[in-house]
Amino acid sequence: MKRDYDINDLITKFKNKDKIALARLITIIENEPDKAHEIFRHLEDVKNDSYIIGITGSPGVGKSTLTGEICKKLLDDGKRIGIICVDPTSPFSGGAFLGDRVRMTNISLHPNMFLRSLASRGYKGGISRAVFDISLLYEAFGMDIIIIETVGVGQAEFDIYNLVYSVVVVLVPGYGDAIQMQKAGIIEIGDIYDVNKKDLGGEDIAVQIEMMLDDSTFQSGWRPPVSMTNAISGEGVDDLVQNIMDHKEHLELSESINEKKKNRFRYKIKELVYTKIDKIISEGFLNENEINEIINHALDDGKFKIYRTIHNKFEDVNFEINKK
Ligand SMILES: Nc1nc2c(ncn2[C@@H]2O[C@H](COP(=O)(O)OP(=O)(O)OP(=O)(O)O)[C@@H](O)[C@H]2O)c(=O)[nH]1
Ligand SMILES: [Mg+2]
Repeated sequence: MKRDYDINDLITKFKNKDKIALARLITIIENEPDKAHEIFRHLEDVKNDSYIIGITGSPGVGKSTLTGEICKKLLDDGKRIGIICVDPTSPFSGGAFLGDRVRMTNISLHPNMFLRSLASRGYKGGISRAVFDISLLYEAFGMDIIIIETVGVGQAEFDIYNLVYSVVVVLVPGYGDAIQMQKAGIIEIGDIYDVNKKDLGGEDIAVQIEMMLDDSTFQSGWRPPVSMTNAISGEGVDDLVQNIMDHKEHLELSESINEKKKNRFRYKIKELVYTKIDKIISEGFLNENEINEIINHALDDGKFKIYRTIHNKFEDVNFEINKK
């Protein structure tokens, strides 16, 4: 059930740094993508830029625990932080964050930090749309840093790399080292590599990553660094944070940060266009009922005719477009 709300009132509270208003606006944007433009219209005068970090890796490698540790360091530096957690299999609220629930409660109550979990399955309007819009809200709220945690599998996850400035790929010692690295062309997406759970070993995989990096060329002039951490004790997290800040500085000095920022919007515009076209096509030319009809015919008449039916449909679409 949708709750009534008054956008003007929420925006006023939001601008006064009211976290409840932030939470409500996120919910509105999540449930009603079409409301985003209305909300952002009220925020056009906001100037703040946040630095956006992506943390990715296989399930259970310690992304949330690490995010918590990174967060602690940045909070100590007086930074304001917004976290978006996509598809948490062990959500922060489950106690994995920071290793235990008590510390997690401490940090999530910190006035300078805000956390939101999203489930991408069955997501209205696409998960990267929501991630983009929520990150804009975080920027407007005055966050210095935004951290997006995603499990590194699937196209939807892959898309999220287009939305961040620094991608941290987290790996762990032990199981299927080579497989971990091959997954999602992992060596191409990382700006920073971290081997977590160093208390369980990890030298081997760190060496393997270094070797793979040695065989690669980096047009950007940035050679990804490799750190080793124990996210539970916090060991090595300083190095990791330093690497992230070094990458930020590299992007800023080489001005490629502007390219990254443009890329975020390029990605966003394309997504809006595709969503719109998808809507036009599915409503105007080929709706769910028609698709079902074609499928039923295919089962009755044979599956090869389906190509002719679809082809004819496309001809109709071309005709309509040409007419315009
Ligand atoms: N031994 C050891 N365990 C760790 C370390 N970091 C995290 N863990 C543990 O690994 C488990 C998974 O940690 P999470 O932080 O939830 O991992 P995640 O990558 O966020 O997991 P998902 O979000 O479910 O993909 C928890 O039991 C953590 O306590 C570490 O450095 N060493
Ligand atoms: Mg997690």
